[in-house]
This record gives sequence, C-alpha cells and structure tokens, in this order.
Amino acid sequence: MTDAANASFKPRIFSGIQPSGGLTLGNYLGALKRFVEKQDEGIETIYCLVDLHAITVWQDPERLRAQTREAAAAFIAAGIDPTRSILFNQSQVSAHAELAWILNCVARIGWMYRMTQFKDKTAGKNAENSSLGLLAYPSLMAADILLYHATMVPVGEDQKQHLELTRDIAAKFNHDYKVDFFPITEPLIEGAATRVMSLRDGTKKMSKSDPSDASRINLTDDADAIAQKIRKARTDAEPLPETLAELKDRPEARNLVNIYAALAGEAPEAVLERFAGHGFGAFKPALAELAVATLAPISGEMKRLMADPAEIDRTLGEGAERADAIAQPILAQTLDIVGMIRSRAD
Ligand code: AQP
Repeated sequence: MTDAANASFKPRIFSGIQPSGGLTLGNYLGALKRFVEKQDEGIETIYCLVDLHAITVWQDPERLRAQTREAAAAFIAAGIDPTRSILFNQSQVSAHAELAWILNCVARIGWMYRMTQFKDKTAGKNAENSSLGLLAYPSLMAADILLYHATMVPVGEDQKQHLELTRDIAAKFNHDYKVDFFPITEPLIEGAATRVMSLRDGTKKMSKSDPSDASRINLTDDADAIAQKIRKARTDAEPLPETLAELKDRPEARNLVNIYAALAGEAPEAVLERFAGHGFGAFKPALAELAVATLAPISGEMKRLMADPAEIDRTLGEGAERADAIAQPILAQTLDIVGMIRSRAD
C-alpha cells in the first residue's frame, strides 16, 4: 500500500513514553511538548504510558507503579487534557499484547537484531542474557500504533528506526494477507530538540536511565537543581559563534543552544543571533532562567496531582476504556484476517 492509500484512514495520532524512570527534559522537548501541540491542533490524540515496554528491562514493581503515576501527572501538568486526548497505561488494554503476538509472527528476527536501540541497550553486556522482550520491543511498539490505525506518531529522533520498522511490519502484513488493513504510519520528528543530549556528554542522548543524575534535567527537579545542573553542564571555553555550522564540532554547545531554542520556541539561528560572541558565563544563566520558568509550573502541578494517586488511577482507567473501545474492533478484524475462529458467545 502506498502512502497515498493512507488517505482512507482518519488522521489519528498515537505516541507513548516508558515509565521506566522519571521523565526528562529530553522526553519533554522531544515528545511531551509536541504531544500537547498536536492535541491543541484538534487532531484525535491517543497517548500511552507504555508500562509493558518498561519491563523489557528489570523494574521494581512498586517503583514502576509510582513512575507510571508520576508520568501520568507529567502529561497532565504539561497540558494533556484527558478529556480531549486519550491518556492511559498500556497494560490496561490487553489488545496491545495480543496484536504484538500476531506482529511477532509477521516481523523477522533479523529485523529486530538490526535495531540500534537493542544494540545500544545490550552494548558491553551479554546480549544472549537480555530479555526476549527487549529484542521484540519494536514489534510491541508497532502493535501500539497499528492497534489504533494511527496515521502519525510524534517521536524524538531516537525512535526513527523503530517507526520505519512499524511501516515495514504494516506493509508485510498487508502484503502477506493481501489486504489494505494497516496504515503506513508517518513519523513526526520536528523542532529544535528532536535529540536532546546528555549534559555531561554531548555525544550521548539525555536519558532517564542514565546512571548519572547530573546528565539530565528531570521534570521533578526544583529551580536550584535545574540551575545547578545547567551551570555544571559540560561545555568548552569558546564564545558562541554566529552560525550553526560553526557549532558542528561542539556537541555540548550545540545541545545547549538547541535546548534554549526549543524552550523559547525559536529557531537555533535566532538564539545565536542574540548570544553570538558571549561565553557560557552569560549564556548558561539565561538558559537556566528560561528552563526554570518553563519547568517550575509543570513540576509544581505534578506535585499537586501526585498527592491524589487514586484520581490519577481513575483518569488512566477511563482512558483505558476509551482506548479499548477503538482497539477491540481493530484487533477482532486482525484476528479474522489471520484466520482465527471467533465463536465465543460473550
Ligand atoms: N534525549 C531525548 N531527546 C529528544 N527526545 C527524546 N525522547 C527520549 N529521550 C529523548 C523521546 O521521548 C519519547 C519517549 O521515549 P521513551 O521513554 O519511550 O524511551 P527512550 O526513547 O528510550 O527514552 P529514554 O529517556 O532514553 O528512556 P530509557 O532510558 O528508559 O531508555 C520518545 O518519543 C523519544 O524519542
């Protein structure tokens, strides 16, 4: 099926975040902020806390529950309105796991071994000893998206390869069963902060599971912690240049400029126009002030929401029911296409 054939699918956005730790500025700028923009554009939006993905590496059960509630609070505090978007945690809609199994039988093992995230997460370790779930992660991700016939998926740059695989899986399913059933989903990778880098190493992605807390800004960090992390962020001794091209070999400096641009809603070029010739002694306090002004209201609201975990659980439950209502007919049609008998009376 060509992309043009996607015109027969209603525009629908799906995306998710793993509650595998506290959310970071990278998750916010690369994903969450854009999830809110898409919701506010009036497109149908479905957002999922992908707890089944989180357990592909070990998670302490009580921490996972707490992190899932914290992530839900972050979504709402950042501007996701659970009455306009569907917000839920993946494990409450069993169709994700069921469709994933069907797609496991469509996808090829070799496709999984080629995924750079699998290679990164097993680097320096015995890959044979990682969970089977970690290898099959992209197939579950394809199921998350295709279960809703989602046409667009806003993600950070690191998820590009998984999105390409989702397209390959959808195309193979359509081809193998001679149907035009699954859309060929478009990745939406946009803005100045599609890949926010670690504050300690400009060549590494900022990540919630990085052992160094100084490498990232957490959405729960207070103003002092944010300012201190930015002050201590690794940089070089040169002043900021006039053009982006001159930042090519200065990953740490480029990262801070991109973060500033994304927080301010400006192009990185505009940031350089203002700060060219200034050193980090002037740039870092300005960045810290902007980061605190953006994140402090979010962390304040998260704190308020997290004080009522029952209300968060209620919101996720309602979201799961609405998600399930879309997912079940699509799963049922998939099972029918594949040749499963569906004869139970209930
Ligand atoms: N550093 C980042 N810059 C821009 N976008 C990012 N995203 C993650 N890190 C950055 C985007 O956030 C969304 C959710 O990602 P995820 O939590 O499902 O998994 P991840 O990409 O593996 O993120 P982490 O923080 O690195 O998690 P861990 O450490 O648990 O593996 C995605 O859209 C992602 O692109």
